[in-house]
This record gives sequence, structure tokens and C-alpha cells, in this order.
Amino acid sequence: MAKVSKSGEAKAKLIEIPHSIGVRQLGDLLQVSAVDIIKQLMRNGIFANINQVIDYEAAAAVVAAFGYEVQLKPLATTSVGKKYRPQAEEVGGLKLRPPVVTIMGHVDHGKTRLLDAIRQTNVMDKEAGGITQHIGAYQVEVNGQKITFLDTPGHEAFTAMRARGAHITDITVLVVAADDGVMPQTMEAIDHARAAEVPIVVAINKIDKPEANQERVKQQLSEAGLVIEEWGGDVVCVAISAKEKIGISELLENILVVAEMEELKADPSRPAVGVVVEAKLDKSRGPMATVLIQNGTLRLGDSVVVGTSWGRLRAMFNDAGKRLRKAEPAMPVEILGLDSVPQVGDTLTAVSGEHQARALIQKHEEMQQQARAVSLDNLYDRISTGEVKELNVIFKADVQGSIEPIRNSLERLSTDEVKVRIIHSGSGNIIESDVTLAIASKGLIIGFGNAVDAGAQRLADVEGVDIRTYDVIYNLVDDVDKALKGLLEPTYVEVIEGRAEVKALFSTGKKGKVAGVSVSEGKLSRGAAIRVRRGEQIVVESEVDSLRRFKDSVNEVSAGLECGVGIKDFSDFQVGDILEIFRKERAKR
Ligand SMILES: Nc1nc2c(ncn2[C@@H]2O[C@H](COP(=O)(O)OP(=O)(O)OP(=O)(O)O)[C@@H](O)[C@H]2O)c(=O)[nH]1
Ligand SMILES: [Mg+2]
Repeated sequence: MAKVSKSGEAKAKLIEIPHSIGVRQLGDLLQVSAVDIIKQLMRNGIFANINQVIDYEAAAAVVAAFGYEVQLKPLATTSVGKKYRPQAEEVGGLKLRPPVVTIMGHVDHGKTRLLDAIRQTNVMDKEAGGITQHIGAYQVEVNGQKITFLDTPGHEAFTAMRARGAHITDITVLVVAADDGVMPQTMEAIDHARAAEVPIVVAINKIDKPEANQERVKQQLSEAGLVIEEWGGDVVCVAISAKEKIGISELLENILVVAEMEELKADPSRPAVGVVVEAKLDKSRGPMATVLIQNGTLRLGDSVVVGTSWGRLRAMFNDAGKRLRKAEPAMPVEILGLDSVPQVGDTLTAVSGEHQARALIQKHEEMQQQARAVSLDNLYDRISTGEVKELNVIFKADVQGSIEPIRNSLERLSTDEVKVRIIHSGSGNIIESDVTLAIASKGLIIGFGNAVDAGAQRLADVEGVDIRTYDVIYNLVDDVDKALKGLLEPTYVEVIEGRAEVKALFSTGKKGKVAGVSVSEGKLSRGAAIRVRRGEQIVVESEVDSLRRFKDSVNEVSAGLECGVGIKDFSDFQVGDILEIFRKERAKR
């Protein structure tokens, strides 16, 4: 039954498959259509549709039939999300490092102005001529301690980095304008920071304005679940004016307090690891990248791999444009010497030489291919391999009023094995930042009564993010419920729906043969899965192509009646063959 590959080339290639896998995913893995997978499964006696999940044995038989070696894939051990934590073996040389901070908040609430205010009042290297250059991040010094700020404000940029697998932010500063209060993007920013499990420091901005109302902002924040210290919660909140430069040093000191609680550490004695925050091609200097060092120390002359590019460090500059010989953890530096322009979010790793560089580049390429989002279709698959223990859902509804009830229904679907976690909800269409959040959180997006923005759909298609939109609450909840139940019911049982015995054979011209049968049990139905038994042997498994009572084509024939049966791609009936109509059903627990 083994099928020879079309290419015909030798391929004792090894395919690894998990404990269970979706039919569609198996097709992707073998680079054949799902239909071919379904056909092969049928030949092996398993009737599954494209969205179903099959177990290892079933999948392995298919893989073997396509001529590959097959092996069980070990459980995934990839870490998901979270900030950079050095490995246990690194603990020896661990030292405290500066925090890396991203500023977020609603449009026009003063993010850029705050970044500028911090930079102007606290830039470290004033003697370098005061020409701070824009390299994507900068460091300031407060009471002898450093803080690194990422120059691109907003939760979109923050989550876009996470979506690329880079977890660089330790603390977010949430800017809320005192005259405007908590707005939709403030809420988004809160959800994005929470999804990343990054602590939030609130900066109530524009307190110089006569319309400023700090109490109202604090009230709204507590409604959003951010209870500030003054109100008995644990969220640090500082009143500032980015314009008048009021409260800036207090904000910085508070950031350091939060950083201290986080115990951010790194080992400067190791070879460097970092993340690209900006990259460009300079006409005269070639590829340039701003890298935030996460661990270890980067030195001039080091060989580095950055994403899929590599090179030897020819020069290194800080945010003031000053040449450096080395860069320590949490320091942003601009580097020269790469052979091509890397991408924002790419990882930098110092390597011993070309051999290690090549191995690493290959690993990065493989990792790029492996990152895949969760969908309702592959949910069971992902959970059973240990990859998913929480179903992260981004839920958007047409109107605010629909959010709470549906949110509650979804959260109630949580089981012992999987928790349904609504990481972000809101009203309006599904937008690009929802998709980025889904990528970063390996989540899926559910919409109710709304539409998907074109840009969001494009991104979702490219990144393989599952977006489901509904107009009926029941269908929405039922689909998620079914997907979750899939994990509780990994096995399938076969149900025999009908049996018939072949009494006579009829030729039907070029279409082949039809069997004249007498239905002994249950019923036969058109389109149903059918197998032909001859004694102990199963001759074929296929589906009922045609069903006739006298001259009429019918959909069903019940026990006690006689009819003509045609089977798809089969005509070698013999008198005495037994036909069985069967259905595969998920076993109840
Ligand atoms: N009065 C007053 N105005 C401020 C303050 N901070 C910012 N602004 C003004 O508010 C407006 C928006 O500030 P930005 O810093 O551009 O706001 P943003 O959050 O970066 O806005 P986007 O980048 O568009 O999301 C500008 O006109 C600022 O001058 C402040 O503390 N007081
Ligand atoms: Mg701005």
C-alpha cells in the first residue's frame, strides 16, 4: 500500500511526529494534500476529516506509507514568553543589571514627550558633545544606577518584539493623561503588558493642565484592575508633567524600586547574548544594528551571529555616539561588521568561530519555521504535546455590552487540563495589534458581530493566526467547547451504522460495477464510509458513491430492503461480500 513519492528520489528522511497530530498538520508536514492523508488513513481503516486529530500510531502508519522513517517527537520544552532569565548554570557569576523599560499609553497622552524629557534631564554622556543620536534605545543614570529606555513607545512595538520571540522589556511605564483619563489604548496597553507578565508603573501625565483630574484617573485605573499603592494596591503611580519636567526623577527612582524587586540579573563574564532593536543599511558603513545586550559582555572583535547574518565586530557605539570596546548587560549599542542587515527582534549571540556560527544560523532558520500559533483545529494537538496549558484568547465584540457575558461563558469552559484565558477583550473590529498579541501569546482571536481589518487579516494569514468570527453566541461558545473537549477525548471509537450482503453484481457501463445487496442491519446511506469484507479480509474502505432502489437514486436504505450500491473507486464485488457502513466517533470519557 506504500505510496512512492512523486519526486521518486531516495528519502529515508526521518519525520518526527507528536503523540497526536491534526490531519491538516500531518499533510503540511509531509507536504502532501490533506486529502491524500485522509485517503491513506481510510486504507488503514481510519475515517477522519481534515480537522480531526489522530494519534501517533495512526499518523505513523501514514508517514510510513509515504516512504519516510518515523519517530515520536519528544515533548516540547520551549519556554513561552517571559523576560530573559539566565539558566541555572549561569548563576555563579550573576550580577544585578539595569532594567529595560518601554513606555506605553493612549495616543497623545505624552509618551514621546516623556521619553524626550527623560533623555534631556538624564543623559549619561553629556561630554560627548551633547549630540545624542537615535539608535532605538538609550540609557540614563539616576543616583548612580542605570535605566535603559526603549525609544519606540507603544504597546504595538512592544508586542511586535514579543511576537518575534524577543522578550526584552522588564518594566512598562503606562502614561495616562490626567485630562483625558483611561482610554481604549490605555486598556490595550494594560492587557499587552499583562500578557507578557511585565510589571506596570503608572505615570499620570499632564498634571500641569488646569483640566487635570488625577483622582478620576486613579478611579478608572482601579476599575481596570490596576490598584495603586495609595489605594491599598501594589501598583506604583507617579504624577508627572513631561512638558514642565515635574516628577521625572521621582518616576525614575520608582522604576529603580520596581527593578530591585524584580531582581534583574545577568552574568557579564559570559559571551554576549542580545536582541536587535533597530537595523539599517548605511551607505558608507554597511549593515548597522542596534543591539540590546541581555546577558554577557560584547567585545570589539567578537564574532557574532545575528538572526541569519553574522560577522566580526569592527566597531561599537553607545547612544551618545561614543566608540566602545565593550558592552555589558542591558546596554544598547550600535554595531558594525555584520555581513547583512538583520531584522528587528533577531537574537545576537557571540560565537567562537565560523563552525559554531553556521550551526547557529541553521538553528535560527529552523526555529523561524517552528513557531506556530494555536488554532481551534490544532488545539488538542498542541495541548497533548505539552505545548499549551492555557488557551490564550483575544476577544473582540461589536459592542461593549456583548463582552462580559461571552467572556464569562468562555472562561467557564476551562478544564483541569486547559485554562481558557482571555488576555485581551475590547469592542470594535479585529485590528493588527490584536494579531500581534495573538502571535506573541501563541493565542487565537475570536470576534463577535464584528469584522476583521484587511491589514489584520493579511498578518494573520502570513503568521497562521486563527481568527474566528461569529454572529451567534451559541456557535462561538460551542466551537471553543468542542475544541477543548477534543483534548479530553483523544480516542475514536467506531460505530457500525449498517450491514448488507452482496447478492448479485450489475455492470453499469464505464462506471464499473454495482452490487445488488440486501440490508441486514441498520441502514446504508449515500456518502457514508463503507468497507467491504470478504471472510476475514477487508477488501477496501471507501465511501458509498451511489444508492438505488429500483430505478430511483435514494439517500438511505433501511434494514429488510434490497438496493444497488456503488462504491467510490471500487468495483471488484463478489457475491457473499459483506458491506459495513461505519462512522468514527470521539470516545466519551
Ligand atoms: N500640557 C502638557 N502637555 C503635554 C504633556 N506631555 C505631553 N504633552 C503634549 O501632548 C501632546 C502629545 O504628546 P506626545 O508626547 O506626542 O504624545 P504621544 O503619547 O507620544 O502620542 P502618539 O505618539 O501620537 O501616540 C503634545 O502636544 C505634547 O506637547 C504635559 O505634561 N503637559
Ligand atoms: Mg509619540
